Amino acid sequence: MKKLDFVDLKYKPKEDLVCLFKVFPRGKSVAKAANIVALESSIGTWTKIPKQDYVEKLKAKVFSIKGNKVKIAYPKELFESDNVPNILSSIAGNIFGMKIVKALRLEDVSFPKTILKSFKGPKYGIEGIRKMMKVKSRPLIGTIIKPKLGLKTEDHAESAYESWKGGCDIVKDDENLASQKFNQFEKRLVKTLEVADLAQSETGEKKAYLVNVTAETKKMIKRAELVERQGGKYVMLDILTAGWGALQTLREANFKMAIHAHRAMHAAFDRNPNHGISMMVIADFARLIGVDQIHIGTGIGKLEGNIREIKEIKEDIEQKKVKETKNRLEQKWFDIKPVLGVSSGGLHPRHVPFLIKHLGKDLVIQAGGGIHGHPYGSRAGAIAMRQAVDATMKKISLEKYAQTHVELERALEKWR
Ligand code: RUB
Ligand code: CA
Repeated sequence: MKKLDFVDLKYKPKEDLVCLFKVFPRGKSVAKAANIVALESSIGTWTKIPKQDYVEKLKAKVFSIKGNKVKIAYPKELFESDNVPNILSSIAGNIFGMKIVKALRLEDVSFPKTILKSFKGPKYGIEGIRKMMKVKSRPLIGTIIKPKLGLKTEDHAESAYESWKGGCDIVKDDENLASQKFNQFEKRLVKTLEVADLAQSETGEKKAYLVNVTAETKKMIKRAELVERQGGKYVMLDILTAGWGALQTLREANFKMAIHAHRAMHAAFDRNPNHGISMMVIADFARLIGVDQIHIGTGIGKLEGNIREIKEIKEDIEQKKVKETKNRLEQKWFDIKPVLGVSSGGLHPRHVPFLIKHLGKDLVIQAGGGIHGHPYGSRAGAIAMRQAVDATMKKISLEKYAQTHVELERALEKWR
């Protein structure tokens, strides 16, 4: 057999960036296809070209092949260590479109120390958010204002106020709300923070508004500056549509606010289990750059994704993953803080016990329709959600709790 230049099964990675791929070759062996994946994502191209010895040293090495699971080690010198777009252009770039693979999936990445050390990671993370929100141990409760688009600013703010009064900790914009004519950013920010303050003083609880700053980078920063000036606690960014560079820009700006990462568009990368980029990898890069909380899925609501993989993502971003398992890689994160997971999408109070059972208490539970669709309105919807969380924390069944809590009772009746 012809020697595969980029396969070295004896190689033991040390200070490399390691990727776990699933490789589905077209008409060739996994090893041959993996060889080409490694060369195209490092120093090679479609034909042999003369290479200096010092370039040769930088080649990526396929060091493990088990079925179609392939591990590739990339020398750290291949990357500009603090540049996520640059890293992804190699390990998740051209290779997805190569004819030699029918499909290719980047399942996991483990970063060398130099890369981990060149990023800030989250400013707050789980502990910091809990401190800021003064919520010790229960999950945080959030809502997305609905209807997602079209509401006038005053009505948007009113709905936010009602949600906070009912018991939400967090109120967020929807991912596709930016600064449309019907609800412009600056006015919305000012009005909503006003009612957040009001709800905060009336309830004695911390109330946060997650305003969506997603826009072209300079506009995004301007909007974030405005949030800081207005005393906001959070900004929200659609990290995938805005792009990794934009997220880095936002984090590098080092605002006081926590960063909430919405993952709209993730399913274009992660939905096909045999192709694309796993949510694990997306979450890892988001954590590396430094989001404080990120959507991870629900395992139960309106959107695709099973609870086992969501648990894994959660454990990963919370740094509980230490042992190398069958198809996972050991990842050390040094002083990069853990990120708070957010479950959202088709949720209502009935889902709360399931979410806490499987995903634990370090979680933001978010409901849009499941709060604003309550028969008695948004405030009652928020109350019902809070009741569901309280009941679960007290280990009382929702049905039992609902006997003495009418908002929960009505919610359970509507959403069976
Ligand atoms: C939820 C919602 C969120 C999605 C995102 O609204 O608008 O954008 O949950 O999905 P609702 P994910 O509660 O009415 O369904 O969190 O999976 O990225
Ligand atoms: Ca949404």
